[in-house]
Amino acid sequence: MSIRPYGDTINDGKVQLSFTLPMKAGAHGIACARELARQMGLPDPAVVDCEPMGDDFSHYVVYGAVPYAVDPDSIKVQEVSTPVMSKEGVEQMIRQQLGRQVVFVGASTGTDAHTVGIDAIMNMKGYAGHYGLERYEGVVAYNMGSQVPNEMLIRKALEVNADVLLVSQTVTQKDVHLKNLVELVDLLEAEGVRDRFVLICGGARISHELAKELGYDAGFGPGKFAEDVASFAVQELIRRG
Ligand code: B12
Repeated sequence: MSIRPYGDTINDGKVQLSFTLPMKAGAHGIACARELARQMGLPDPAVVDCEPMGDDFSHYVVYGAVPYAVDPDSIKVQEVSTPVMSKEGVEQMIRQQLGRQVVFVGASTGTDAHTVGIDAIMNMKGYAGHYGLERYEGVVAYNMGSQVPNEMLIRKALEVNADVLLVSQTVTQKDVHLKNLVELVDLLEAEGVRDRFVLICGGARISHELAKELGYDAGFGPGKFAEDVASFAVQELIRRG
């Protein structure tokens, strides 16, 4: 059965969008915003907010109803299928089934300067109430920070005999994340060490499906925490024996 977005009454198609225009705020800008929304498929859009952003830019919020619908059964998603365990569950599995420490090496690679995502997964204090890998018993976590060249990440991984590589990519302008992520896989393959590591990437625009396409073992986007990553990595290591 098809569904539509919902605002006031079920399936009424109501959506809200926001955007910036390179023109002064005012009646002319509002008319342009309304016309753009019409072209985007909203038949009778209402511009409910218009704010100046400096002299020559303005920001708009538009409310309207889309005529489109989607059949959820026709949309397939690829997700990590291994069960997610608690921190304690992961620690117990490492102790009982691996019987050794698991080494993670992580970085934000290439020119990417965003550190918050990789820190959220790795740092002792974690993120949004979820402790990071540094706090896990049985885990040794090396967080190399940001703007780390792929070659340096590989060197560190070999030096500390890593089990798992964690790569964060936030900036996607001109698909630079794809270039960085693919280059790492190419380098690992060229050195004949791709299979030594569980290779995981993450970031705001990263999905498991994209990660698999690029040659990674798994990918994690927003709303994922250290326990998601650790659960996958540890179960994957056990599976590989
Ligand atoms: C803070 C920030 C910055 C800071 C970064 C400081 C720092 N130390 O990190 C500074 C000011 C340096 C910055 C710079 C830039 N930024 Co910036 N930045 C942001 C901002 C506001 C927040 C990002 C963030 O911290 N999110 C919080 C974390 C927790 O979320 P996350 O990264 O998605 O991480 C989660 C998941 O994705 C996942 N995850 C992330 N990484 C990994 C890795 C692994 C292995 C795993 C398993 C999971 C995982 O787990 C995390 C927790 O759930 C965003 C806008 C926004 N509101 O998101 C823009 C944003 C990311 N920046 C953007 C841009 C364009 C830039 C610049 C290019 C701007 C410029 N023109 O100079 C530069 C790029 C600099 C560079 N060389 O990289 C754009 C990116 C757009 C795009 N499509 O590429 C955004 C979206 C803003 C925007 N709307 O335009 N930025």
